[in-house]
Amino acid sequence: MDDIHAFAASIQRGDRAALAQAITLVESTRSDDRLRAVALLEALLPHTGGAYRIAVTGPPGAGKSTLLNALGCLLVKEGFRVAVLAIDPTSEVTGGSILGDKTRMRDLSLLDGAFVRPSPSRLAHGGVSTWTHEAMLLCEAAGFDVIFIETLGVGQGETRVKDLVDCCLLLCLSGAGDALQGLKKGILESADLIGINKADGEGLQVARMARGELQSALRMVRPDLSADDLLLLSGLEALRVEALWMHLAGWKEKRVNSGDFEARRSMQHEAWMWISLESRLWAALQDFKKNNAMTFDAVRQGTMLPERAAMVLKESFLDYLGVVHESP
Ligand SMILES: Nc1nc2c(ncn2[C@@H]2O[C@H](COP(=O)(O)OP(=O)(O)O)[C@@H](O)[C@H]2O)c(=O)[nH]1
Ligand SMILES: [Mg+2]
Repeated sequence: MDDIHAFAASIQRGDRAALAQAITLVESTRSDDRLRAVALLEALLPHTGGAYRIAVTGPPGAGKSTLLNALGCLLVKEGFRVAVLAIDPTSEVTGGSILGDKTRMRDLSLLDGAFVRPSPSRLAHGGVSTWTHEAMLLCEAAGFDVIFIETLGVGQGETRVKDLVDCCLLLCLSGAGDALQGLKKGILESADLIGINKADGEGLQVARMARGELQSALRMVRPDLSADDLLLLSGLEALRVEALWMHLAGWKEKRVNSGDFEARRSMQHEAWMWISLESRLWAALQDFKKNNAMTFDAVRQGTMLPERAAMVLKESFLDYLGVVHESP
C-alpha cells in the first residue's frame, strides 16, 4: 500500500506522467489493477470534487475537439488549469498513440496548464463509463480547475453523461436542413446548453437559421431551455468562445447559489454506486449461470416448472454470493 500513497502523492504534485499512468490503471479491467485503482482513488478522494466538470457532446464532426482547443487555450491564458478527456470513436491507435482528437487539440496539448487525454472508445462505446468518472477524479486530485469530457453523448447501457458532469454543452451541426439531424435519442435530454457551431464565414447565415429552427423545435421537447441557452459559436475561428465561457461560468454560479449544483453532485455519487453495484451483480449472475446448466436444460425441456426453477435459482444464487469473496 506504500506504493499507492507514493503514487497518489505524485499525482497531487501534478506529475503528468503519474497522472497518465493512473488513467491507464483505471482503464484496465484486470482484477488486480481494479483493486489498485480503487485503493488509489480512495487515497485521493479527499482531494477530488474541486473542478468544474463540463461535457461537450454532439455528433462526430460537430467541431467538439476544435472548440475545446480554442476554449481550453483561452482558459489557460486566464490562469486556469484545464484537462480534456476525449472519447473519440474515430481515433485509431497507431503505435501506442491515438490520432484524431489529439491533433485537433494540438495548441492546447502543448500548453503547460493543459492535459489532453484521448481514450479509445472501446472503453465506453462512444459514451461515458466508470473509467471516465474515475479519470475525472484523478484529474481533480492533480489540481485541474476545469475538466472537459468530449463524447458523442450516448453510449451503450444506462450510463448517462448527465451522471458525470455539472454542465453538458451539446454542439449541433448547422448544415443545411434540420439542426437536430444526427442527434441520437437521449442526447437532447442531457443538454444544459446548446451550441450551434461553425457559425463563421458563409456558415453564419445558416447557423442563424438553424438557431431559429432549433428554438421552435425545442419549445416542445425542452421547454426549460431559453433562447439564451442557444449559442452561436465558431471553434475554428474562436468566435464567441469568450462569451461561451461567461455563459458557462454564469450557469455554474446560478446553480451553486440555488443549491442545485451540490444536489446534482450528490445524486451523481449515488448513481455511480448503483451503476457499479449493478454491473458487479450482473457479472456474478453471468458467472453463476455457467454453474447451473442442468436446471436451465430441465426448464428448456419442459421437465421443470420455470417458476420452481426461478425459486431454486434465487436461493442458490444468494448462497453463491455468500461464498464468493473475490471482491473487485
Ligand atoms: N467552419 C468551421 N469548421 C469547423 C469548426 N469547428 C470544426 N470545424 C471542422 O469540422 C471538422 C470536424 O472537427 P472536429 O473538431 O474534429 O469535430 P468533432 O468530431 O466533433 O471533435 C474539421 O474538419 C474541422 O476543421 C468551426 O467552428 N467552423
Ligand atoms: Mg473530436
